Amino acid sequence: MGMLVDGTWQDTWYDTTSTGGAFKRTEAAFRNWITADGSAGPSGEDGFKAESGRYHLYVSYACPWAHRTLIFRALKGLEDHIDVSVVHPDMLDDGWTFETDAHGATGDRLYGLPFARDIYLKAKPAMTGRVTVPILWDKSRETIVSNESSEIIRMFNAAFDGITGNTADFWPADLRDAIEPVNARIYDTLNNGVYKSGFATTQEAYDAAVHPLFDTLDWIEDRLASTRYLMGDRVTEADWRLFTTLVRFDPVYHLHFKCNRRRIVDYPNLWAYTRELYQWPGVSGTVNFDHIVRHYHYSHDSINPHRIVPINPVLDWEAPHGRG
Ligand SMILES: N[C@@H](CCC(=O)N[C@@H](CS)C(=O)NCC(=O)O)C(=O)O
Repeated sequence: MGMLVDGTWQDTWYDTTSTGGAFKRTEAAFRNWITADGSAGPSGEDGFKAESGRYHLYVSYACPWAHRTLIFRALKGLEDHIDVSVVHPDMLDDGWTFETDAHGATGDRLYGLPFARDIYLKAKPAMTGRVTVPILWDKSRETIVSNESSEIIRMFNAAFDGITGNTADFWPADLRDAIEPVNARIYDTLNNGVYKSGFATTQEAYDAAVHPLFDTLDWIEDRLASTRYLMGDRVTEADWRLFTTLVRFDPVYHLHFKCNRRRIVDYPNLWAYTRELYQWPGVSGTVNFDHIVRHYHYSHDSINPHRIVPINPVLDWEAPHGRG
């Protein structure tokens, strides 16, 4: 794995020496917004109007951030309007690649380029930064609209409604203020908390990540005893942002990232809730456990140097969830 520096690929792992062994995620670089009329969004430039067929989404099935965008594409009926390329699950010296020798890896369906970094370089030849997925690409302006999943899902939530007629709303105006602190806690301690736990290179950094992580799981378990979803009786983006971490937890994070106090199956409410979201129409088709399990164990040689990919736990995702 590496990053781009002045347009050149440098093969370096995350540097934790300056942070006391703690993993720090960098900010996404491209922050434009697709809007219904092409006006500017909360950040970036204007000129990205919602149009059928104009945009392309580059994802990894393994990546929880990219997974959010695939879920919103499915929930909002955008499959016929935004096409997708899926990277190979192995992220090694060249970062994400468009190799196709894994079931479900499509290659670069737009340009036939070999590496995800080539998409960044096409948008910004002197780019410095990490080459992350998801990438939302504009075929018309030949540039990256956004590489920030939390913003891409909000675009997908509303910008294309006039084209699809799908008005399902996962970021309803009356819940936005209440969603924000829930998202913030879950992002810091859970979505990113699993990475902080797993990538820690000192005991102190690991301890500082893993305890708040399980405090948050306990907090959610309690909350789900009295409400069906995080924000009450409506599914919102807060649930989908949580789901992509929960679905990876027992197959990957419990073992590989040392998040092993409990598994999700040990929490009755959380496990039933995770199954309900998995069984939501369109969602199970976005979950690819082969890519998930292969990616983490094979790619992170600082954690798993022999690249042994473990067997999967047996989990009955289709068991009735009994909620509601
Ligand atoms: N802020 C980004 C984070 C995306 C991200 O970190 N993706 C990971 C995969 S799970 C990645 O591509 N990492 C490659 C790298 O950091 O070099 C988002 O939420 O969209």
